[in-house]
Amino acid sequence: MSTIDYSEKIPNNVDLANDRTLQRALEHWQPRFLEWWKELGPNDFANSQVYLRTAVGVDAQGWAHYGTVKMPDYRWGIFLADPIADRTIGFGDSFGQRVWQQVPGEFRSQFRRLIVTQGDTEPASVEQQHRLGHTCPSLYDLRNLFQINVEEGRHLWAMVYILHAYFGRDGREEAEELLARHSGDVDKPRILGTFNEPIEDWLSFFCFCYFTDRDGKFQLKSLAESSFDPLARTCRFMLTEEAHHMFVGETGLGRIVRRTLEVMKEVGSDNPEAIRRQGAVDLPLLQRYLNYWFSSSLDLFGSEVSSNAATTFANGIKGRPDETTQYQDHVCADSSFEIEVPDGKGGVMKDTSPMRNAMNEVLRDAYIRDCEIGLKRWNMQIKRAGYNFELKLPSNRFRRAIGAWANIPTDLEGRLIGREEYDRRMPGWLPSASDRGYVKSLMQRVVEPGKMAAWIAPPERGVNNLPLDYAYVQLN
Ligand code: BYC
Repeated sequence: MSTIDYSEKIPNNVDLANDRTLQRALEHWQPRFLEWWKELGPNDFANSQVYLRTAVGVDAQGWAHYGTVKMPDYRWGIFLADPIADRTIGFGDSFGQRVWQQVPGEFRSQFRRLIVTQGDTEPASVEQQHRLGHTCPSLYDLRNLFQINVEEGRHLWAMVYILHAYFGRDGREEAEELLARHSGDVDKPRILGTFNEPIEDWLSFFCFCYFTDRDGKFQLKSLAESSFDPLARTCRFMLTEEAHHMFVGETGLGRIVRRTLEVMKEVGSDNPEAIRRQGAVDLPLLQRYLNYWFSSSLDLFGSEVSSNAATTFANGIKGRPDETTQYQDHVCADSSFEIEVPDGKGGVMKDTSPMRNAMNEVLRDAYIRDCEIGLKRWNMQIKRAGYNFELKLPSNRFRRAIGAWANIPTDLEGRLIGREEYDRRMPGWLPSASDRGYVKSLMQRVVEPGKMAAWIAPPERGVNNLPLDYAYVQLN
């Protein structure tokens, strides 16, 4: 197991002390990162003491340390999972050859594009959540928000390390740009659509953690298969932290459902008006938020048929999640994949794509199956409470902005409909201005230890075996 020296300016397990040039370059980037954090991170809470976990190693048993810290003093470190001895390339044209410790020159720009795209999402999410702390439903939730924020900051460090260490001057310039683009900025937006969507309330935040962080899981798992070993090891360790982010999303939404069911029982009705009078989130409203964030996150996988995806698979740059255990054919040179696409005449047709070109769709399919797990659980809660309302994921054709279904009007089931009908019915499918106004009205901050806002049930347990009424954040 590698050890981490916390007396270093940038804690790391990559032997930075023995690469003075790289160390200097990263130390030069560090104050810019801190300035960015101060400006666009959760800096209104800079003086609060927050109970946070910090990565201190990569050993599965004891990788994190828990303690109270002010966020600007958080130690953002650089960690690579331990190497796998004699690791070989797991997919594509170079299947079975030794993995690379350097980026092959001919694949440099493809690697850079993916690493920059991955890196861009991390600070983007911190920017999106910039103001949420002011409306937290509890100190427990506030702490989880900040935990996620600091870890997204660390994930940015992870990608910046790879850019600096392996991409020379280009990499340094890209690292600067990661702090120059901003979520929602008209002139310099973040690269991927979802990361420019505002997250102004906690319902959106939990949906984002459930759906968008789950894209993170699938993309990181794909990059963890990469033939470029330092990237694979970096992503493998990032996945350790990512699990908590999805946990926050899944349990957050589950707690909202639980509270709504309690209110439905109290008032003896499932009428949204009656639920709203009690200050809870009615289930149709929740459904509209799910529709919004799920459809946006589906776009993050790219087009169904993509030459980029084919090239990155062929070249061993980006594989499929759990490539070794989930698939038999790791080369995919002759196989194909069937997809349904619009036929351009108002109907749907089947199209067959070479498997390599369809890798985005393979990932998206696996992602959708993973998203369904939470819905099954919440629907079980609803059924057990005696209601026959069912939360559903919309069709993967609904409200798409990328790929074959981009700008094709369909209903939630994916049936093609006319533009006029689509526009008319949309307010019933996505959060309306009045839905958002209502949700906003619920966002009153609750900061008494152990207390929860009226729209969300308490979690089953506290953080790291601490009681629920622990002061997870000491506000100053
Ligand atoms: N919005 O061939 P195409 C996370 C662009 S989340 C805007 O269809 P490709 C996290 C695409 O970039 C995980 N643009 O797709 C979660 C390309 O542009 P260029 C992030 C989009 O290239 C929560 C063009 O359309 N990691 O970690 O096969 C909190 C044609 O592309 C979108 C990654 O994404 C979109 N939705 O695949 C914090 C992994 N979709 O290059 C963090 C790295 C596509 O022609 N990225 N485009 O200018 C990738 O693997 C690929 O870039 C994509 C797209 C899967 C995103």
